[in-house]
Amino acid sequence: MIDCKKIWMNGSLVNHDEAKIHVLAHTLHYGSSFFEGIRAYETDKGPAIFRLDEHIERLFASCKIYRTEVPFSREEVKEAIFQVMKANELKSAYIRPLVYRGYNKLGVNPTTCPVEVMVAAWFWGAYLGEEAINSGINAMTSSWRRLAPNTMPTLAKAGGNYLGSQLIKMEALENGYDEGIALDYHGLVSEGSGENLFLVKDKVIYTPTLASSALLGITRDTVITIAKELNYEVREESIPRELLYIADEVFLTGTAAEVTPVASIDKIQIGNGDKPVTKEIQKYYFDVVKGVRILKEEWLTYVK
Ligand code: PPE
Repeated sequence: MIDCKKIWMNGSLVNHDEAKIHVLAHTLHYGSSFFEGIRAYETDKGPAIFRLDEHIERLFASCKIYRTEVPFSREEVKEAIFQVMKANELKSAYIRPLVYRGYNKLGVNPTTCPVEVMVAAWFWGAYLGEEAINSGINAMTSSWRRLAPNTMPTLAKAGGNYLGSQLIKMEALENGYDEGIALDYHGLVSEGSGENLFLVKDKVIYTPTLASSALLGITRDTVITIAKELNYEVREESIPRELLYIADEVFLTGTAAEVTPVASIDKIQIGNGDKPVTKEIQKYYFDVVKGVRILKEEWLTYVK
C-alpha cells in the first residue's frame, strides 16, 4: 500500500480509505485519464516542488489534446498540491495529480462523463533503486515499439499510453533486465518505459527528437539546460539503435528516475564503464532540485 493519509479529491481532502471511484467510471474501462509525476525535495527553506508550473502546464496540455475541460484552475490544482503536502507532513515527496473521466454512462464517447481531479503525494525513493543511481541499470531494447505517429499522442501524458509502457517494463523484468528501451515506429531510439534517454559520444550529448514518440520530459529539459550550462553541445536528433552500443555513456531521465546511468544495453557494456559526463550532470541535477545550486529561481516552489 502507498503511505498517504490524506488525498485531495474534487475539492476536498479525504482519508486514504475513502478516496474511491465507481467501478463503472469511464477511466477504468477506456484509459481516459491524464496525470503528472512531480517531485518535491527537502531544502534549507523547507520542501520545494521542482518545476511545478511546467508540470501543471503539461497536465492541462494533455487534457487539451483530449478535449477535456479541467473543472479546476491551474491555481486551484497548485493549491491542492500544497494542501496534500501539508496534510501528509511531507518533507520530500512524489506528487501525483490525476484528471480522469468519472461515472455517468459507458460507451467510448467520454464527453458525457464528469471530469474529476485528484492529487496524492507520498514518499518515493529512487525509482530504479538506490544502487542504480550510482552503478547504472542493465537495459534491453524492447520488442515493443512506442506508439506510432497519429495513433495515440505521446505528448499527452495519458493513462492509456502506459499500457505500452507496461509491456516494455514487464518484458524487461521477465528477461532479467531493469528497464526496456523502446524504438519508435521507424525503428529509431525513442525512450524508456517511463524515462527519456540521453547518450554521450565524443563529449557531445544526444537525445531523440520529439518526432521519435517520446514524452516532452521536464527532466529532459532540465538536463539539456544543465548540459548547456556546462558547455556541452546538445543535439536533438534521430538516433539509430546501434549508436547506443557504441556510445561512451547512456543515461535515463525522469521525475521519478531523476538521472539514472545505463551500464549495459542488450548485454553490451556501454563505454568503458566510467560515466564522467553522466556523473557531472547527475550531481548538478541533484544540487538544483535540492536548492543547493540555483540555476533558475522560478524552478523551485516552496511549500507555504
Ligand atoms: N517518458 C515517459 C514515458 C514517462 O512516463 C516519463 C515520466 C518521462 C519520459 C520523463 O518525463 P519527466 O518526468 O517530465 O521528466 N514518467 C513519470 C511516471 C513514472 C511512473 O512509473 O509512474 C515520472 O517520472 O514521474
